[in-house]
Amino acid sequence: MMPHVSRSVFSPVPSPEVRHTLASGGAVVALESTILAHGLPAPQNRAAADELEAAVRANGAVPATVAVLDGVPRVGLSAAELDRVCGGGLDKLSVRDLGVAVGLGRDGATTVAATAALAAAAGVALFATGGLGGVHRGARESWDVSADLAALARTGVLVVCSGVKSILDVAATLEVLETESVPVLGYGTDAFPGFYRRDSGHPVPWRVDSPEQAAAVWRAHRELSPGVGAVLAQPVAVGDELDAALHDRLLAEGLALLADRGITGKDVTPALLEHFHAGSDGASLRTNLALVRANAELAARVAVALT
Ligand code: PSU
Ligand code: MN
Repeated sequence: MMPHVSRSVFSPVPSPEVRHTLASGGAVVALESTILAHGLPAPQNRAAADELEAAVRANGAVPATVAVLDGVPRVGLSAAELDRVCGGGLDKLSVRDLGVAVGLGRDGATTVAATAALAAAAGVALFATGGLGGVHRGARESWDVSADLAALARTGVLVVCSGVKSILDVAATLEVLETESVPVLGYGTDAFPGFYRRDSGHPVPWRVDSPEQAAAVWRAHRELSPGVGAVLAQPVAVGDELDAALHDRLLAEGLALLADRGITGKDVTPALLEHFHAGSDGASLRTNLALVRANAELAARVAVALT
């Protein structure tokens, strides 16, 4: 923290490296922390945190993992701070929880929605994650629609992800993104990726085939629709895809488990992820890690193309 600079309690604090890189016009990629704290099991989550940051650096950009620690929103974490994020006990913070966490001095990991809000406020317009939240199956009754979608509609960040999980209603999620005027680009694909699987069964409206094309689209979109996000969706590599039959079994079991245990709200996504990891003997974890790493690499290449 810089005591000589006055700032509102709500403005995120960039790490010194992130601050210097932004000031000199360098490439910065934000990374989400809910995936570390609530999406991946320990101890693989701590190794993943380092791997993702290394993947960003290897492609010429500076990583900035986002989280709230002691009530301070941070963009760019030290190794000790990453230890805390991966050490358990953090709250899961969406955008509506940020004020609460700051006001109560809490530690929390940020979802796609909250990461986007804090990254954009710090001047970082690009971030990488695994999967986007979306419209849940049965949302007609449960009203469970991730705040990620509304956040993208009003936050000027490009999110590099592998689409959304088939645990969601993929068609409805794509419809909401269309309604909210958030462009969706397939990276080297005409199919919207389904996270563990390369093809969700739904087409993408647009396709780009290089970081330079993605950067050109993002630059133009920002000018024409300032303050509106965009999605760059990259499928997991062919060799890292989860077996289709295993995937379908885990999905059916996971959905039944939610109903059995009456799991709702922000616990739905972590409970399903845990079921996939526990039920696939590590296969879903390998897929998950491979696709997030690839997204961190691609985000860095787009960030460099933007400088
Ligand atoms: N999808 C994944 N892995 C994740 C998440 C989504 O494949 O870890 C996390 C992200 O942080 C996302 C959040 O923003 O779940 C969405 O949660 P909810 O559905 O409660 O909005
Ligand atoms: Mn939800």
